[in-house]
Amino acid sequence: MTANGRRPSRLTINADAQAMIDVARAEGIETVWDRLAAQEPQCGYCALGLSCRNCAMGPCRIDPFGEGPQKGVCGADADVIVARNLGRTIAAGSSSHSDHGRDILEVFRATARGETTGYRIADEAKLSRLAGELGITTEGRGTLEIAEAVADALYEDYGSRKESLALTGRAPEARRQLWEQLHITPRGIDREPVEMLHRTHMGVDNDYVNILLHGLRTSLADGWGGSMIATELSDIMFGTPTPVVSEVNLGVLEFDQVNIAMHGHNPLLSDVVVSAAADPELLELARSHGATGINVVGLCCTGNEMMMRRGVPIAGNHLMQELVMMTGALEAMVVDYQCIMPSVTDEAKCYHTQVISTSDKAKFPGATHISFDPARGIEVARQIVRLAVDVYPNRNPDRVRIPVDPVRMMAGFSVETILGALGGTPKPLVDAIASGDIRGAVAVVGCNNPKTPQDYGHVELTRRLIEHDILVLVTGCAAVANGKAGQMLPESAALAGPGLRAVCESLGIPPVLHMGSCVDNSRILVLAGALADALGVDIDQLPLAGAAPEWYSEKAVAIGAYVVASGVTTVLGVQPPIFGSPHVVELLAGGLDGVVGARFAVEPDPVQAALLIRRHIEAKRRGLGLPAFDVDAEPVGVAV
Ligand code: SF4
Ligand code: MSK
Repeated sequence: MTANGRRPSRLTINADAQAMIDVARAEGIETVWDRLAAQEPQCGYCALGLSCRNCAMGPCRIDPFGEGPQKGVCGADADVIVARNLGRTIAAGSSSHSDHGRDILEVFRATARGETTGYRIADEAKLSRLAGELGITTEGRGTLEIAEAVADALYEDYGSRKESLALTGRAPEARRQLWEQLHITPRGIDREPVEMLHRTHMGVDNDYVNILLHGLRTSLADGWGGSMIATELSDIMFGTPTPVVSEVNLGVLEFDQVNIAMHGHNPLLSDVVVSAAADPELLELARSHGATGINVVGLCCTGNEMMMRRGVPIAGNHLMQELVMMTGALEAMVVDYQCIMPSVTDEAKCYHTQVISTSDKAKFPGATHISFDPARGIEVARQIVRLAVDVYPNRNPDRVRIPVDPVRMMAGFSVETILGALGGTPKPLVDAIASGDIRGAVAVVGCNNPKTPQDYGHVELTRRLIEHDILVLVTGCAAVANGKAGQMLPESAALAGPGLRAVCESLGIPPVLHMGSCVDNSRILVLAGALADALGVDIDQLPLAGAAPEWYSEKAVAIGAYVVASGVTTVLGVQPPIFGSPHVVELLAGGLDGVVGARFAVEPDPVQAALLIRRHIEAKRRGLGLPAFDVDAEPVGVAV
């Protein structure tokens, strides 16, 4: 099986991935691209969102050509079925982020109560600020007492007794009023996805507009709720990121060290594993096995969390999780949850690699399960590192191939860091936007998807935006993609247009700012809110846009929905399963603009997506009375 015989250069733009795909083919190891080819052609009904299996009268499907059935057994039409499917996808994505947030909250509260080992309050100033925001008195109280009160207040946001989530107070007043008018103010982080599951049960909400509006509310409970809590508390426990230079791609693996890849999303375990890897006793054990050290690297968003706060190098993004094992140099892949392909245990069998699962809610047959227990955090971390070290003698040196040298990249751009670099206020950024040195800002976020050449969408779109003086903010796999492409160093300012380049050079920052993991898209919401407040407008009036060129996950759909509901138009590079309902498409890609001031667009070609985004940004500039270009009047030959 060889992905329909397509050349590796058609599957990914990266030399390290291409080399490892060659290895996989030579050794007969199946990868994600082979499995995609085996699935083709994929189900057309499902691709259009027109299939439903919400009850046992079905499964049902609607004929998109109008010749076959136009209603499911219950009478649901295409609009209802497409909207219900999308609503459930948003609920799943929101729940994933928010449950991650709850895990952090639980450990945060246990730490405040002295019930954990290996954790502490690293950023007391941020804790105080958050306490103030939540109306918690800090005077005369110790750090841990304040932390426990903060935890208790945030637990309330997960319940169903509130009218609005605490951190929605960070959104501009006008945006909050709009949410109120539309009845989409998120009330409870758990409540909204549960209500979505209820509404989409057979015979409940049969109005597609009503379902989709609740989809926005559900996503807002993620962006301004579960994800934001995950980010805030991770910063408080592990440190608010500051600029750091690290390295990326498979070249971060070491030939002569015990290599451990931390994969998944939650920083709770990875943080203590990084500490345990520096334990002198374990280092001595590694040396006794012939290794010169213990090298912890990241994958996917756990990798982003570790790079942002600790400068830990990152081996790759989503589509590298299988290929990293084909280096033959990985002793252990330690996973928590989300975006971890079930296939990793199959590939591990072809090598000496141990897959170690750690979350009791994410088990992998074939993996060694070491249950994560925060009360024994550092002890569990040592156990994991010891297991990896003990595997090292099983490595076959003849099969080790680390195909490239690593590329340097800069990370660590929290909102605090960005505003700090600007002198503590968004005003210099507002001034640069007003003068036109920076035309606007775009959040390029989301995953890899084997349906598109890996990283091409992220890298090409980003490059075309920065060269037209648009600041790019990245998270998740999009950040790793841009890092690999060498677009995330201060010297990468040379790739930017003259205005953006001058701003970056004066501040010593890259034109593409790494803001963290998937849950850290909440940082982008906070920054957008601060910019809107500085200008005295709502977010939808700002020259901003979002893009998810290679998204695949339910979480990405939730992110796109809360970004749009917050007023930022978002361009998707992979078609979502909604095209079976022209009404739903018309609402999401058009009508929504008149409701929340933003909409979705779908454009698979990053060159065209860049053009679309630039038109949008210039239109927003015009709306604010700022100097604006006519993008379509540019002379032929100008790269667009
Ligand atoms: Fe079919 Fe309606 Fe049941 Fe869906 S809910 S499976 S459309 S009968
Ligand atoms: S890891 S959700 S593939 S960004 Fe956050 Fe990457 Fe997407 Fe997972």
